[in-house]
Amino acid sequence: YNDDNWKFIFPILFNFVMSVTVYFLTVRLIPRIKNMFVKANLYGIDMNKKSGEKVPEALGVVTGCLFLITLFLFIPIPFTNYIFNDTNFPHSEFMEFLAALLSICCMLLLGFADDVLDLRWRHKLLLPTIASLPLLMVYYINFNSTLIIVPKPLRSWFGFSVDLWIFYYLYMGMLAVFCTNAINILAGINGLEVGQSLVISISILLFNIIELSGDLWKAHQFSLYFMLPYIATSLGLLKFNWYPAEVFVGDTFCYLSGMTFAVVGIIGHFSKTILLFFIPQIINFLYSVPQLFHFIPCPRHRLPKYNKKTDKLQISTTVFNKKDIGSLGKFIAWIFRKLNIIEWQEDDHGIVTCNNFTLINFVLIKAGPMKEPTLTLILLLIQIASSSLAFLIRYPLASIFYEV
Ligand code: P6L
Ligand code: UD1
Ligand code: MG
Repeated sequence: YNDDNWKFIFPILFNFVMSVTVYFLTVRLIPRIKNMFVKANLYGIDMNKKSGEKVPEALGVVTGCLFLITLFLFIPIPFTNYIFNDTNFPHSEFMEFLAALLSICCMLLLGFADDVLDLRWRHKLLLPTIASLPLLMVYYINFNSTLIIVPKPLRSWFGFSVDLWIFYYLYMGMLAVFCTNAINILAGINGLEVGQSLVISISILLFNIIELSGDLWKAHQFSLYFMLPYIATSLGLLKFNWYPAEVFVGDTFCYLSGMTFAVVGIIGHFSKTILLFFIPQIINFLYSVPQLFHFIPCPRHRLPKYNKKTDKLQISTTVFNKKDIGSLGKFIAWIFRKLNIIEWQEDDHGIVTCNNFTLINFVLIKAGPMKEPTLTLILLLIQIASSSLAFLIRYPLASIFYEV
């Protein structure tokens, strides 16, 4: 084989071997360490089980640390050639690597703080924005491309490309906020947080592998370095978080995942494509908006309700007086009822019982009560179907709108 090919494949192979190793480490470490979490008062009660025992929470901090350690140990590998030959060290690439790690590391800390301290909503929006600043700075220094190519049908109005300028940075900052929180609010049943993150990361991995043969292969190689150990550690975590869950992943894991995806999207220069892998999260977010912004009352937990007799999950509801919601809330409720996407019951006194607006409840409305693992599986299948759609949009469909 040829020498250049080897230089290209060697770091990926090395990373792959490290990832396989860290998977086995994760699987061994979690059962040993999980009781320490209960002792430190980091536990939650599984609301969809009869037993009501304490389940260690925030185990995402374990996989997050293992993920970071793997990458720390990996840092020199892509640069060995330059180190030994002492020429043309690619400082900009190195800087991207460090900034990416810094942002992920920050987010791990913030996520853990959230699990320990139960942060308010405004912090959940502010903190990811701040954690993405080093990243945006590096993007500015190294790349600073804020052009987007206009789809063919719109070119007579906008021209070939539009420079979004500062708005592109705004978009990238918001991407970090969206990715972190969108995963966190599509949650509440065993295995869902890790499961969806795994589907997203495997989709990114496939996209990177496809694009390795393209011009921007370096950026996609960079993304691969992050995705492989991420998938390995998350797979290890899923083993323990799958029904019946022995551990909970916590907000730590959701933040870590979202930030990792935003980081590879931004530094790998595919920050638009990455949103295509978030279709279920986008739908869940849009559906949740009325409750997130309190147009409709939002309880602390919106996860499905457990029925002890049948051992099945059913929709969870929010109960309120119709007089207490504003005109915007009434209007949204009217639209949602016309669209037939909510279950709404009203008694003579104007007391309304209505499902919580989550994708999980939506599936339960359409398919009826079911066992917890079945529900997780259905939601993961939706995630997989959406990823297939994403590839369809990205490749065959994009070639209609762009010359690729
Ligand atoms: C870098 C490169 O691949 O092009 C990007 C590719 C490439 O196109 O950029 O990600 P990049 O890759 O950096 C653009 O520049 C696509 O991925 C896109 C700019 C404008 C895109 C306009 C619409 C995006 C839709 C996102 C997309 C190809 C566009 C195909 C035609 C549009 C079809 C739309 C159907 C949408 C959607 C259906 C989606 C259903 C979603 C349901 C939501 C309720 C995201 C949705 C956002 C909603 C808020 C490195 O090698
Ligand atoms: C988000 C959701 C909330 C949902 C919660 C469940 C919004 C705005 N917030 O809140 O509606 O109820 O996630 O994760 O949509 N739990 C289980 N089984 C599981 C996972 C979690 O019972 O499989 C329970 C446990 O009691 C656990 C708790 O949820 O302790 C964790 O909730 P937390 O992550 O703190 O909730 P938020 O992310 O704030
Ligand atoms: Mg959470």
